[in-house]
Amino acid sequence: MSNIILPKSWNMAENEATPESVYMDRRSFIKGTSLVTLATAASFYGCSMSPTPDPDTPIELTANEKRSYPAKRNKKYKLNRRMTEERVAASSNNFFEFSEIKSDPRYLAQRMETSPWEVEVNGLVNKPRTFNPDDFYKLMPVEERLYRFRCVEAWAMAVPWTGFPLKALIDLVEPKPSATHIAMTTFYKPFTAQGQLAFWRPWPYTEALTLEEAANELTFMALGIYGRPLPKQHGAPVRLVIPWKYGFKSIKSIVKIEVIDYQPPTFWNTVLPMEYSFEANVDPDVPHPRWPQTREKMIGTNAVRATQPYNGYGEYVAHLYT
Ligand SMILES: Nc1nc2c(c(=O)[nH]1)N[C@H]1C(S)=C(S)[C@@H](COP(=O)(O)O)O[C@H]1N2
Ligand SMILES: [Mo]
Repeated sequence: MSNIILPKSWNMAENEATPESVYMDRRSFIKGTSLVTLATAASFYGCSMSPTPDPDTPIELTANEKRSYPAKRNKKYKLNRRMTEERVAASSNNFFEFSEIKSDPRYLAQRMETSPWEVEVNGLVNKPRTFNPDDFYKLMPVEERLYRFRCVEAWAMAVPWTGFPLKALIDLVEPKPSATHIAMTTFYKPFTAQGQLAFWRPWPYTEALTLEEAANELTFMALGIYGRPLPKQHGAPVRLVIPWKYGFKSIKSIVKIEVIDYQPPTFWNTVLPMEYSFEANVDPDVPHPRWPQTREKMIGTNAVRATQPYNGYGEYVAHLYT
């Protein structure tokens, strides 16, 4: 049985890289997909396709956004590599709610309505509360940080995020002593986000961290990138960024944050647990069945770099795992 896709050469073009999903798709097709259900999904897809807005149309900023950009850069977080070009980062995205092809979310995600938007924060907290993105600009210590970012598919980028440490938000709602984890959820709108018609996947997308990981100074809630609010394909209006873990932990377009006392199921870990661990720390010494993890390719360039443990952030996080 060899339907596992073997890693390709290191000089592969960007668009040759197999997406996070290929293996599961085959298996689940064999398992349970009938032609009738496929045809039904396809016809829904066809009916609801409306023209997508142009991704290059400038976005009208709210008063709070005008005040907040450009945010002051926190000089503590330095890059040891060149910054990825804005256009490159915004044209190659993993956003499976919209498509499994990296060039699609730039266009298809423009159909997502991001205003109004609410983020519910509840669970084991003394002060549950619902926020909108404007509240974050008003209440949170918004700053810019340059972070490296590493996807499990062995590509990497280095980008300037604007946002705030998740810890500031957690502190505001006051977790109860029994809390151990936080769980985050993306929107569920299958008629806008047609990837969610893939009924064999555990939508909506969810991710989770231990409370200790969530409160680490590196764990960041991004509202913007490259000095402006997040384009939709990057996970507008608010997404997580965890620079020492593989990219799939950095959940996009968050609508719910729950403080809980158990390790919850998460999207990719449920789909393929042997490929996507819950912890998912970047680690060149833990091999992956499909992508060599010792090296990474910087998107938009031919640069290949050695992957570092914790993506180079060991000084901040290694103590969490000893
Ligand atoms: N809701 C949601 N969040 C998501 C994903 C997704 O498909 N849906 N993909 C993840 C993966 S695999 C990666 S590598 C990053 C990609 O972020 P970027 O497109 O902004 O570079 O988003 C992560 N967050
Ligand atoms: Mo990823």
